[in-house]
Amino acid sequence: KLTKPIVIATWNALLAVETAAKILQNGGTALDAVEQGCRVEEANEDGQSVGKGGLPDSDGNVTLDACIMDEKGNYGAVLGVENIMHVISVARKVMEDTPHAMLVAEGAEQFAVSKGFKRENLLTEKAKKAWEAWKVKSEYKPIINIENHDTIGMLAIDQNGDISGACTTSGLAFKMAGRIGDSPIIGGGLFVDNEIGGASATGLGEEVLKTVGSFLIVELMRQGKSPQEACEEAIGRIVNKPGKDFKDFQVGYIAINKQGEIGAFSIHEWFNYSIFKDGENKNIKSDYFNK
Ligand code: SD4
Repeated sequence: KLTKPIVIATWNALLAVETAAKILQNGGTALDAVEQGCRVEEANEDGQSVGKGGLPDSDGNVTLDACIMDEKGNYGAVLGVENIMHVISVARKVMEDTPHAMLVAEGAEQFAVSKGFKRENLLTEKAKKAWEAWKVKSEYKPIINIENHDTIGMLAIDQNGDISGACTTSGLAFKMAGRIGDSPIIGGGLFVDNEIGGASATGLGEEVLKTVGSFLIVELMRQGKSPQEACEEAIGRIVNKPGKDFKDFQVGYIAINKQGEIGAFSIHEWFNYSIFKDGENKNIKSDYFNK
């Protein structure tokens, strides 16, 4: 019996979801679907927090982070990579073609080039102008929802009922050089267990990392929570820390379980996700904590 394919992705990533959905409808794997879906956003120059057109770090360099997990629990990641647009595909190559799980910076870039990826300048004129304007004051402050619009975390179930996930970002705008967020870290920005489900995160990566958010959500689902309940509890772990002042940052989670139920929750309003289910693509506003 074939499963009905489902795709879910952070933010307004309808084109990415559509691309992934087509692959699944044609009998493709969840792994191919999430990789190809993420590539759409990486190539979209308007997206300011992923791939080409992403806002640079404080030195003006665009550095990308990505990871991918397949239905067998395999994981591959690249961190702090410059000059290569499709880092999600490089992460997949790390997973499939090396004995390792993570490659960082120049080593990752060299590996990508050795696999036939082309080097290119990822800093667009628009992103350069934004960085030059920021440099005047050089003040780093994570701002709710402003920079956090298009990091893409994507989860999919294919017709075999197998689950895979992918996550790709340029990280926080004007981050310190060398800073890595949650997105490429297993259990942080992404976690998939094919027996249970998957989860992915967006927003202020430091807070996701400190609570091992995506792993937490999958483990809560394993204990019987619905994807929605699990996302809400993971947000709770952040906002309920003693004295935590969460008014200036956002975190959003998406999750899916093996039964095809989905969940999404964020700290603040305006987090949204894109979904393909029952043959339809939709963008949906997430429920949130701070009402
Ligand atoms: C990070 N979680 O690097 C990412 C940023 C993000 O949309 O989600 N931006 O912390």
